[in-house]
Amino acid sequence: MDVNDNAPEWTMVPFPYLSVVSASASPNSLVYKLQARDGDEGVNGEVEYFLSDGGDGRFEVDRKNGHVRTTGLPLQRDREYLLTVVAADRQGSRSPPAIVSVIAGPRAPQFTNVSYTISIPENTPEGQPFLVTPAVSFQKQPVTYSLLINPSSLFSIQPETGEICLTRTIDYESDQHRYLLLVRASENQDSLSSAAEVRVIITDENDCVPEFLQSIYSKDGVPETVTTATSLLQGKSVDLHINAP
Ligand SMILES: [Ca+2]
Ligand SMILES: [Ca+2]
Ligand SMILES: [Ca+2]
Repeated sequence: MDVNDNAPEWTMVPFPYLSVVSASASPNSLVYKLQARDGDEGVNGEVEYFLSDGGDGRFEVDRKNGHVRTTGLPLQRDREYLLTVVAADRQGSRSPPAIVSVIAGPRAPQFTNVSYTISIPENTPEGQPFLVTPAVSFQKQPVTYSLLINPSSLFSIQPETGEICLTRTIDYESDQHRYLLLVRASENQDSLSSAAEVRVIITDENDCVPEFLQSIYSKDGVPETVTTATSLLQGKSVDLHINAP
């Protein structure tokens, strides 16, 4: 028999939960869709949604489907309304509260992630996109991307797509291994913009010829520092060379 051992968990993306509404929106306009998942069966897993605080009576939450809608009371232009919402199963187990921010006017684009971290191998070719940092426009306008922080101009971003690539290849042995970038997404001639951090970590590849190999070939005799282990690593041809008179 199923016991009620799960509380509903929020599943909306992206985070944070942001939305906009026209200040002149008609009553019952859809503003946001809440969504939560509960791992239990039957009534133990049936999720209902509640507005627990905020919104000054301007918003209501449909208990069954989680849709946040306007009530029809006048909205203050450009004001941000912070709605605290809760999801509960039919036995009363509650999710942690979530905050939905609704602005009654235009709002800057939102990145899919608050920040991005990516590892790429050294020698990643220049010009090859290794990350894309998409942002959504709340006004359904085109978004333009640029780099606000770009260490040594090592990176470039495609203005229309947000694809990031290298302007030259990075060598793990001689270059820095960690880079912090700041990407800007803007719209409407930059009047609305937001930024997200990108951390790029360079990982090592086995792209170096071992130095002792060169020293073996550059000398007539056998270097005294070559150990059994290194000669094993070099394989048979090197062994022959070492053993040669
Ligand atoms: Ca449950
Ligand atoms: Ca290298
Ligand atoms: Ca390497």
